[in-house]
Parts: sequence; structure tokens; C-alpha cells
Amino acid sequence: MRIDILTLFPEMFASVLNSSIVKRAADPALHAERAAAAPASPEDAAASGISGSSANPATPSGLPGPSGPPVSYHLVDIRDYTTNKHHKVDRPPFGGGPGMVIQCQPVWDAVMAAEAQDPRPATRVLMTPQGRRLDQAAVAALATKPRVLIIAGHYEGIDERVIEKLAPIEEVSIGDYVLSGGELPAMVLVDAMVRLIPGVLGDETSAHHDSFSGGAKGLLDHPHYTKPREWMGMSVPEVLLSGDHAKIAKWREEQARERTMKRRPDLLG
Ligand code: 6GU
Repeated sequence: MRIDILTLFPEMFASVLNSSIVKRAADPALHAERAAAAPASPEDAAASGISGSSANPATPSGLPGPSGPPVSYHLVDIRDYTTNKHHKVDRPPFGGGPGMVIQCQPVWDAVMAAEAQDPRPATRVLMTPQGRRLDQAAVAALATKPRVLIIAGHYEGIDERVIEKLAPIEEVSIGDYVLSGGELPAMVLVDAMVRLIPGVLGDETSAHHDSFSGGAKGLLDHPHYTKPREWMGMSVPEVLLSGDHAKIAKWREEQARERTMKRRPDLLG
């Protein structure tokens, strides 16, 4: 999957795109086994899967290599597409009111430029508190797309006319609270999507494992325990030390059900 992120604050994305599973998803070195014949060179291993306006170094054409990592990230600074001398992107709202509104032109030009870099049509997503609330089903649907272009709004929002012109576009919120901008929501969406893409998670954390925990059944997860067996006088539930895998699976499902009933009865339908 190619992921384009259009933002006024590209620097906010570095820590997330360079850590953990999200980084792994775009790491050429960790997906060398997908490469047809040639094993990854040390240069490949050093290369980041993140690009600015340029294409993924692993796939110089910007096209998905048949053998490249499952994901590539492409950060686009909307400010680079301003046409005025001071690189201003926002203006006060017509009709008055607080804050500033991002103008149509730089957003439109940034989207057109990003989309021109790859022939696959992009599924467009706008992060906005006015959007539909994100859930796992929506994430799973997006995770099947070859290309997702995410616009992170900021300030009071984006001029409605460019949103209209960009149709079809999915307007997405991550919950009923107010954030300063769409950057953190964009990162939330990226994290949630890439972990569902085949080849991103290792075997032990894979989605198939979820069938033994709450996830696949739409339940909350069961509790987890690790060493030591006793801590501050508290012991690990005996069943987990039994070695009886059927019994353990059954116990975990009961725990998941119980927790869901108590904490999130809305999930049980
Ligand atoms: Cl997508 N944007 C902003 N600014 N705030 C939010 C949000 C998005 N989702 C929840 N709160």
C-alpha cells in the first residue's frame, strides 16, 4: 500500500513513522524475503522507507515493487504548494468567527501532485472532527486499498469547496473529543491500517492469533500475565500455568466476554 500524508506539520510524523510496527511495514530490510532473488544490501537496510516528495527509495518508480515492503509512506508539506511569497496557507473565515481556514488552492495542488506520482487511484481520506467516527471495520476496509491519501486538516478547517471538489473523499474522525489538528488522527489511522496488511506483523503477533483472543470476535482482549509467577503477593491464574491449551483458550474467551460485558456492553450488540 502506498500512503500519502498531506499536512502542514510533516515534522510531527517522524517519530511515529520511524518506530515499531509502522516503521517495520515500510522497512526494505525486514521484507527482503519478499524480494525475488537479490537479498537486501546493507544500503537497503540503512535506507528509510519514508520519503518527502520523492518516491520510496526501495521503489524508485514510486510503483509497488512486486518484492518491496508492504507499505510506503510519502509525506507532503501542503505549504510547499502555496503560490504566494510568504507561503501563507490560511485566511480568516468569510462570515467572521475565530481562527483561520486553509485555502483551497494549496490543498488541491498538493493532492494533484501526490496523485500524479503513482498511476493507482488513491482512496482519499480527510481527517476532521466532522467525519464519521473511525472503527475497526472502516480500518479493515481501507487496509485493502492499494493506495490511501490522507489529508490532515488543522486550524478551524479547510475551505469546504476543495473538499467538495475532491469527492469522493471519506471524512474521518477518531472520536468524540477535540484535537488541535488532524495529524495525530492521521497517525492513528496509519497505525491501525498497516498492522492489518499481510506481511507487516510477524507470526506471533499476527491477526490469525486474534482468533484466540477477543479481537476477531469483536470483544475486548483477555488479561495478560508474564514472569514472575508471583509479584507483590499476587499470583498468575493457575490455568495459564497448566499447559492445557484448550483450557487456556476457553478461560481467555470467558475473560474477554466478562470484561466486555462489564466495560463495553455496547460491543455485544
Ligand atoms: Cl480527525 N481532527 C481533529 N482536529 N480532532 C479530532 C479528530 C480529527 N478526531 C477526533 N478529534
